[in-house]
Amino acid sequence: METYPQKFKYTKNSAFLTDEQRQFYEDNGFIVFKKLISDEILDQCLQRFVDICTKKVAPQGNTILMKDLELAKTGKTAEHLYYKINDFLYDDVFFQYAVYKKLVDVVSSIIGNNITATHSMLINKPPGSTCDASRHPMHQDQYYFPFGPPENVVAAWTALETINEKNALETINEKNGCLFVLPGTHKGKLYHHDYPQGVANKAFYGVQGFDDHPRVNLIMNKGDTVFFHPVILHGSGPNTTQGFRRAISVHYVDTNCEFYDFMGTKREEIANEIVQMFAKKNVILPYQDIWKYKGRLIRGPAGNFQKYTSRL
Ligand SMILES: O=C(O)CCC(=O)C(=O)O
Repeated sequence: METYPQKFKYTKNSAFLTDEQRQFYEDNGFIVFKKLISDEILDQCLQRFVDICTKKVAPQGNTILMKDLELAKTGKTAEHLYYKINDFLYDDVFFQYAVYKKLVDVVSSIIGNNITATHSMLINKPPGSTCDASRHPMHQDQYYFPFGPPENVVAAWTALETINEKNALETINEKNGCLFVLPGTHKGKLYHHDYPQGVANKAFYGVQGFDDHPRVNLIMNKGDTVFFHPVILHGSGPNTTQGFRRAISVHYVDTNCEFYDFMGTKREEIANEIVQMFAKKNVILPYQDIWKYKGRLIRGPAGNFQKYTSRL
């Protein structure tokens, strides 16, 4: 039988990516799609975030609100206090983003057709953050994930509306804390992560160095979406403007992924920290099961996440 050289390693099929787009992702570990998500869905998600912050609506499902510890001391409005909503997959409004057809189609070309969403965030960078808390240190998402292999995991991150100090629509850019990526680093290893100085937010670990490595700032408009590999080094700068910078993001994994045990490894510390965060919410589960519990089936049979996704 003839064998063919495997041309693509980091993507699965060409149903929703051209060969050129696949090659770009293979080489760089990320790809941006302009205006992939409709304003209608994004506006609903933004409003949901505001309604949850202002307590007009109670958080649904497992949703966790993360408070900016420094801004919390300054008595600002509720929309300033919360820098993140985590784990919104069981909230009907946010879930519309996670299952958005055009987005999941691209995901299916990267990781295949058996898709579970497992990590979800709405990330808020309010103006006036004092302790650099709105900076997201450079990191690799796979460092946190007890599942893989990494080729079967992908993040989708979409810019939400950003309004500047003049009340005008703005891109997400270098001044308000855009995402940056170090192209090609998805082909490397996982590096040591630590709490960087000046970052007070929980579980914001970072990697030092790489000052000479090319870095791409992703300047994005509302609805633009970047897909990125979980090993790529990336992060975001502080918001130095008087506007709010907001984005919404979901990580997808092949439902039939493997699970890894972090106990006795360098990643035990982060695993314990996250286990404790969930214990405070009365969710007492081993680290791997937390990710299953957070997850929600998107396409295909339930597979390895069945135990928890069947609770719907
Ligand atoms: O939105 C941000 O500022 C950072 C997001 C990020 O680093 C991530 O999604 O892993």
